[in-house]
Amino acid sequence: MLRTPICDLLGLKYPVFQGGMAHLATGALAAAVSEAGGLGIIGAGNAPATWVKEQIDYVRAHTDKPFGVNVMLASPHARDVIELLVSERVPVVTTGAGNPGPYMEALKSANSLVIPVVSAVALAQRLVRAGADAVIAEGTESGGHVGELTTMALVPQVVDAVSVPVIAAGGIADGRGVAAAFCLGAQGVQVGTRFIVARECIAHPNYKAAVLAAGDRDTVVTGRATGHPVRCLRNRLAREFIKLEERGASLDEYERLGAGRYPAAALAGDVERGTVLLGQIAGLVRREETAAEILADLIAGAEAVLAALPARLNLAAAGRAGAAPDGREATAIAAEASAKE
Ligand code: TUI
Repeated sequence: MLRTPICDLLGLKYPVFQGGMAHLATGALAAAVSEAGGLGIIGAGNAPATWVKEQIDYVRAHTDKPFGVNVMLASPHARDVIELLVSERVPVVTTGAGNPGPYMEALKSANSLVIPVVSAVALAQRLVRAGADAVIAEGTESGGHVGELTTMALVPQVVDAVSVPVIAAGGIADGRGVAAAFCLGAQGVQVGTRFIVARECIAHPNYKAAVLAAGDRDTVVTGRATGHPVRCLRNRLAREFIKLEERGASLDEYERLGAGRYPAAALAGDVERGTVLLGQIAGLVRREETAAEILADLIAGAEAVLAALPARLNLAAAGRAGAAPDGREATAIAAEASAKE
């Protein structure tokens, strides 16, 4: 049974978070994921607090299990949304695209667990000092706003640098990715791209079809020059962004080209002239399924991979396979083993 301390901390059956994707992660998706035993997360994105309140009400009407809200800190509504989350006493608050330090005290006073997304070790350490209960270490494989480090490089370095549980994100869409994250020392995973094609996700059918059709090289990071690099589908709009970058356009030009392009893709289905956010792992995502089916596949897949490892790798220490999949414990076992050599 795949259980880690994060399951007890958050009251989850499975150590799997559903990414809080703006426009896509509504109350319907979050409720389905939470009801199935993962952590469903509403993506507040750039939405006003009134919209977020409706989604919270929906989740509470459809499940009594824990859920979260992701606050996109670059949103003009971030402060209002946080105020709402405090008054609603939302069990888990994840944050992205900024530093949640200024809001930490208010959220903790409402008993919310605060779990920021980080893309570098220094930020993880700073936020843990400021009171973060866990961190999501998100590699550049992810869709949307990304940092520079890969999940493979970032996760073990964050695990070694902080004393709180680490959730791995970026490039995880099946049981192999989940198992790999545990090998890197993570206590849980966050999955975004695969949940875009969940039946309960409101992504426009064209958006889902674009994710299903995408291959390994179909994403690109645009907007590095703006300070907000974003991984998206290499479509017509992305090619125009790349042209702007090549001729060193002004921030104004980026803004004009990018305005309203997220909802155009997510809700209206313009997957050529809209920004289709998706991760590099999209090539692995093959079919639309319910959130519960996706969760069950992630867990069964990870358990199968991990159970097969000792025999597959001819490990002499196969008797250790029952150890809890905690990163620091695994590191200690590895250190002990290498000291004996
Ligand atoms: O946030 C995301 N993914 C996103 S946000 C988004 S919409 C957007 N709009 C305007 C500007 C930027 C994005 C689409 N997808 N993932 C979590 C994430 N957070 N990735 C990286 C970060 C991050 C980056 C810098 C977190 C903190 C941070 O700190 C900067 C600081 O203030 O120290």
